[in-house]
Amino acid sequence: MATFGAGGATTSYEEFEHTDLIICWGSNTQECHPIIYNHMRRGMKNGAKMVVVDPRKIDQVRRADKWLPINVGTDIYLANAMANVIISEGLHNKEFIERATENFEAYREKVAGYTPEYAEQITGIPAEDIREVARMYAKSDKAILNWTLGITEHHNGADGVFALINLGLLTGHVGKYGSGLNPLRGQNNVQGGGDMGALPNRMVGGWQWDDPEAHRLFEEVWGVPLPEKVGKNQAEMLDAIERGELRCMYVIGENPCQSDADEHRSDRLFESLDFLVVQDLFLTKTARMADVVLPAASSWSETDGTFVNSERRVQRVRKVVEPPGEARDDIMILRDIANRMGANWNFETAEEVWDEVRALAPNFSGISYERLEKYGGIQWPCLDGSFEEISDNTPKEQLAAGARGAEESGSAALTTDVVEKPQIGTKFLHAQLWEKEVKKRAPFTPVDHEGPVEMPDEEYPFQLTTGRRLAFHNTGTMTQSYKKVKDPEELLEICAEDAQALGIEDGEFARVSSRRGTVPRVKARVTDRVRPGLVFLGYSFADQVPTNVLTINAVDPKSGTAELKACAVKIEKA
Ligand SMILES: Nc1nc2c(c(=O)[nH]1)N[C@H]1C(S)=C(S)[C@@H](COP(=O)(O)OP(=O)(O)OC[C@H]3O[C@@H](n4cnc5c(=O)[nH]c(N)nc54)[C@H](O)[C@@H]3O)O[C@H]1N2
Ligand SMILES: Nc1nc2c(c(=O)[nH]1)N[C@H]1C(S)=C(S)[C@@H](COP(=O)(O)OP(=O)(O)OC[C@H]3O[C@@H](n4cnc5c(=O)[nH]c(N)nc54)[C@H](O)[C@@H]3O)O[C@H]1N2
Ligand SMILES: [Mo]
Repeated sequence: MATFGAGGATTSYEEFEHTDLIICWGSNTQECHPIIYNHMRRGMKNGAKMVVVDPRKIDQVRRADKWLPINVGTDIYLANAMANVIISEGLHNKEFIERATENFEAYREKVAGYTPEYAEQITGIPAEDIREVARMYAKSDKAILNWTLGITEHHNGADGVFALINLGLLTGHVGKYGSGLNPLRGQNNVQGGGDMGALPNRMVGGWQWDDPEAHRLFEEVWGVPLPEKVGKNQAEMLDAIERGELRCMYVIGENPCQSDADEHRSDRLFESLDFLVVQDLFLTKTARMADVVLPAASSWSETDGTFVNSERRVQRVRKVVEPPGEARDDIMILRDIANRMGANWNFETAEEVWDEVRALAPNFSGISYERLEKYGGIQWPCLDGSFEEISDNTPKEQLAAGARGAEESGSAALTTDVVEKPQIGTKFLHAQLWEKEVKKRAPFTPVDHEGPVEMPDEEYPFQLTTGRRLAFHNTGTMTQSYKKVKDPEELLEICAEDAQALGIEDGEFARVSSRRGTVPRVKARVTDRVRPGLVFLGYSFADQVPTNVLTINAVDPKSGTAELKACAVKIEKA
């Protein structure tokens, strides 16, 4: 948003199949975004190279052309060193930088100090490998750079994102078919949540809260004055509870007492509230603390509506079963509460709500339910108007090349997908950067490396990083009861060398503590996925293994996200 004026992945999934290089940076795409990874696999079959930047030897590494086993929290160092190589070898896209970007000189000066040799000492990656991947990225005709939580869940996560975007600007790998910069969204509708204004500083459709034009528009359509002040993000809300300024909370579809960093602190803060309402499918840990629980219907199977996925594609979801018991559609619960507070909301269907979104947000104005029915899914922006006016922005020669690639790989469905199926909406963002007259230039944002807030020391000698596994979802409320999967329990990933030194064998139990709390018992999984000094935990089995009692509430002031990817722990045999 800060660089390009719009927050969303710039490419479409289809483009993974027609690119030369895919980088997954701090992203376990295979386990966490399997659908996207499937498109990447097709791209690899079509000849694309794959680079993985991850401290762990995740499964995806096996099929990668190159793995950079980075030290946790040193990504900015690596990105700046890659830029250093690209610039000093003259591989940057001078024409693009000149025409479409700003602030290059400041960036050049910043990265001048980040030599690959210094970077090797900080990141743990051999200087030659840094050079090799820098050259691969700069010399590729088309390249897509993807990142997720390995970048963002740090106390300087936003700076990490800037460091990667800078690389895209340096090489011109953005704004054209088959090249782009992609924050892969966590849940099926994270993009949609943001697009619908579920952010403290944004309105529906991405309007800035303090934009007077937005206030005029929304006040006209809604018929009520809007508050002037920007709201609080979640981290700020918890701080406000701590200061005694926030006394009540209404939580919808989230389990913060288990998912927030420093769980003992969140328990204490949520318990101190005067009034807590939780609206969820299940009686989660947070719901158990609530004064009122409102049972919700599942938005993907028990109600009608739309989701927006990681490629900005709006898709219909349909009710296939009746919600159980007293569970109701979230928007109907909200409507009735609003009306009891004196509002006059009288919609009866999700479509009516969506049509209001279309009236308020130009990016969605052309996406009617009727068109969703006709075209399947539609990627925003899609302005109103006829099909002819808003056809898709894939260059025609790409369409032909795509069709050829598809034929060669024997994928007929793809051929129709790319060429014959009528398309509306926008496949990739920021094509304007390649126009003769660039209307809005993209600024470089020089950033410096700063390691994790809490590093291992004598007392807490291990670094803990946390994340996910294929078969379980987040706090586990929706997946915990699976029994028919491999390892339906939490496991501490630890390398053989460390396990041996601690006298712990594979399958035995460990006790893990940080300055904030203790996990009394977790089964050790001795594995080469992690290197000496680094251990990994998921957080889906909180009843047995409350991982977040260990993590640190070191919040990035720019993004409001805590450093869930790095804290220091000690380990004993349990
Ligand atoms: N199966 C499954 N899929 C999911 C989810 C789930 O719970 N289960 N959750 C969904 C959600 S909400 C989200 S946000 C996404 C998250 O998707 P991902 O971000 O891919 O998942 P994580 O496992 O949290 O972290 C990704 C990787 O970051 C690496 N990492 C840790 N520290 C660093 C670092 O400092 N630098 C770098 N470069 N890498 C680092 C970890 O080793 C890990 O492999 O997944 C979504 N998909
Ligand atoms: N240690 C550690 N902690 C983390 C992370 C990490 O990597 N490591 N990752 C963080 C990230 S990226 C995320 S996204 C969070 C996730 O944290 P949460 O969002 O708190 O976790 P979920 O388990 O996804 O909780 C979603 C809840 O929504 C409910 N739900 C599902 N569908 C509906 C619906 O249609 N309506 C309603 N009302 N409710 C519904 C589910 O039952 C579930 O209880 O965790 C964060 N915490
Ligand atoms: Mo997430």
